[in-house]
Amino acid sequence: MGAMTKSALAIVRCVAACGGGSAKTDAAVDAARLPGCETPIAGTTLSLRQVNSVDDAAMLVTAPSLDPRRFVVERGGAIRIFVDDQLLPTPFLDVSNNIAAGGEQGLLGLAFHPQYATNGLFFIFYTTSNSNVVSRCSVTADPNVANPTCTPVLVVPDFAGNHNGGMIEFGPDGYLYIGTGDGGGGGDPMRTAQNTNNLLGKILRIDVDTKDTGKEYSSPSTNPYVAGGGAPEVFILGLRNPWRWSFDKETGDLWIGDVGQGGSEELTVLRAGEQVGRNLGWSRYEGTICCDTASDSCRQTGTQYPCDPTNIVMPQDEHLRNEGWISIVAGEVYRGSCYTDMIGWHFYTDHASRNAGLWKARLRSDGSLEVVDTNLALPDNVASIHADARGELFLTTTSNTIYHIEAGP
Ligand SMILES: [Ca+2]
Ligand SMILES: [Ca+2]
Repeated sequence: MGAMTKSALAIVRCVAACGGGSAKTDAAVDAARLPGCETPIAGTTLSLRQVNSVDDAAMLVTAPSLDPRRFVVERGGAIRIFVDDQLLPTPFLDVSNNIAAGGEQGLLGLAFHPQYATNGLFFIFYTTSNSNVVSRCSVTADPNVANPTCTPVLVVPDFAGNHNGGMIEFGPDGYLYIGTGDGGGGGDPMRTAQNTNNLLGKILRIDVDTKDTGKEYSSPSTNPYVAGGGAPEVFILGLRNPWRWSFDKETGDLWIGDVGQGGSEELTVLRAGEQVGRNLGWSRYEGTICCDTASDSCRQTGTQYPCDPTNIVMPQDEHLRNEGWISIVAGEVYRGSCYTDMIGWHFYTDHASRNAGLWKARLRSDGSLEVVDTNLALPDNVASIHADARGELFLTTTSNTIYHIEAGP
């Protein structure tokens, strides 16, 4: 690491104060385990502090509720644990023998059950050579070691190595949300995204606490196609590759970054209560571009979808290829307590992060977005921006590095 800035030094104290305590995870966990920062820092000058690196592409940082450890997903199939910025030598879990990894494939997602402290359950998303898999895993008596065998819960057949989605999160309703890509290739060749019977090109929603006959989950009765018209797991449709998305942990708003074809990188916010059954457009539209008239490969051979925006939710923020964006990486709304002027802003970028830099956005009351280029330079190859249990934001890269986003005067 290079020289630390003044604000970086301040946050070292802050994180130490916030961290406290041991890393144990059991029923004794309570809110007192993760106090807010003793000396919150005001200011809008952002900085990055590299906290560490892992041995493989760092896809995501997350943590169980009220747990001070940070769990890092490696694309090759391991989940690593940091305790007070120190990487534990033994992986929490290693599923590298069960997955296909590299490029857009690999171990891509991790979500801890909301009652992880008492039931020890967590869920992972990974790719195989011909499917996208969500599996249920569990911790052992050692809180830093998981059982090596997980149980597949949902297997979505896939036909190409790209566009696999990969993000999973529990929503404020306690259901597990799962992002899937359109399958891959270019131009939605199998036209999965608008097909309500196909699980590709969607955000799915399942209840992992109850099981329908023959399944490891049930579909909530409030999903849009439970009574017919599509697959019961479908929650949101019309996505190309929702690589990263997240819920605002305070409002329940859903922030979705959908990676575009060759025209538009899309950021869409669906407010709480306005999410079920929404159609984000692909592959009738790429962003606000109708594919029937587009010059890039979102235009398909054969019969086109009509240019009809009825019932399609258009993105509130778009970035074009000629701005240097290639694959949007939606992040998360900051709800931590260390940096008071970051609170309520969603931080996001692009996989071509050196070109894009760090951006922030927040909703206006009319549903539009206030968008700000923070002018903070980023390292190449960002894979995610996601919060730990304290609400602090960590930026990961496929170059294996992990950074804490910080702010100061
Ligand atoms: Ca695929
Ligand atoms: Ca769209």
